[in-house]
Amino acid sequence: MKNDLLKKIGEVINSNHSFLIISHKNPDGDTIGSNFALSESLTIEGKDVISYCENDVPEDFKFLLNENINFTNKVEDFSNKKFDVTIAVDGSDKKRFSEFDSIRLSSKIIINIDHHKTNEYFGDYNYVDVDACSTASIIYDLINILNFKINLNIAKSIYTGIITDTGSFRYSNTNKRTFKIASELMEYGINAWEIAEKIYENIPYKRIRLLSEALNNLYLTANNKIAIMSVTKNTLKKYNATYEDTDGFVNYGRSIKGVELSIFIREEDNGCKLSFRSKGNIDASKLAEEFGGGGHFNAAGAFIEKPLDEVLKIINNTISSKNYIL
Ligand SMILES: [Mn+2]
Repeated sequence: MKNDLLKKIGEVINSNHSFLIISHKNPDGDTIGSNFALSESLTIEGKDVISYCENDVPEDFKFLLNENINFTNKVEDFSNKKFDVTIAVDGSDKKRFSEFDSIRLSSKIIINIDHHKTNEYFGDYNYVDVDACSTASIIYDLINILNFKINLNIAKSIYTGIITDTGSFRYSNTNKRTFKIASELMEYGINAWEIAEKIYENIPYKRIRLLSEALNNLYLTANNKIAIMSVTKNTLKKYNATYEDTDGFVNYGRSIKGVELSIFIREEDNGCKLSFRSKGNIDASKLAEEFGGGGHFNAAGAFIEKPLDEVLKIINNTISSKNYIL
């Protein structure tokens, strides 16, 4: 069944020419890797492809850019253009994609490819596989179904999506298929250390300073099973930091012995971005839903339009009133 749908999507791709491939905002390695792998693959096949995300490519993933990827973060670059097909990768709902409504109008067909269980099936074709470790692994299957070429760059993009979404093969979404694909990608000449070094061992000094401030205010609650840590917008300003500089901070709370859920709060101009990471049997998406968010079992997020001090109170109240994992 699933395979039939992916085949059908392959036929739609085969029989059309112009494509817009869109990544969700605040892009991660999976949405960027999926986008670039598909963009390059279709470009090599002679299709007309634009790759778009409202944010620039995060520094960590810039090494994936090359002349076969026509990337822009400016909607003006294609607002006069019509597309046969728009493919949205790794986003659970259309709000994750900026300008979606105008993109909808300029595209004949929308294809939605994702692995989030909260996906809202906003496309004309929706391939949502919650068992896939990453969207990038679905893109790998799709390129293979199409019988399109995979080169080293495409392999690197897919591999990046897989390692960033699985925490380098550590998270519970890592499965047999994950390793199978990773092993097949090695055939294209991937150097695992080289990619890991580009992504994980290339941290700007200011980000480490920022992390030290965040760790400084980390505290445990709910019988030391929940870790909470935050950064204020003033601290972000102090280090001239971007939002992406706090990526991964939430994992430090979860790495503490005995902690089952980590919450990281980033204060932004119009509210607070909450990230939840759990280990064991705690459903992070359930707590995220309490705050109007969602996500995966072990990784979820939400946004509260209130300043940090109020958000901390709300979280503490919710945790104690719900007897959350006590
Ligand atoms: Mn993903």
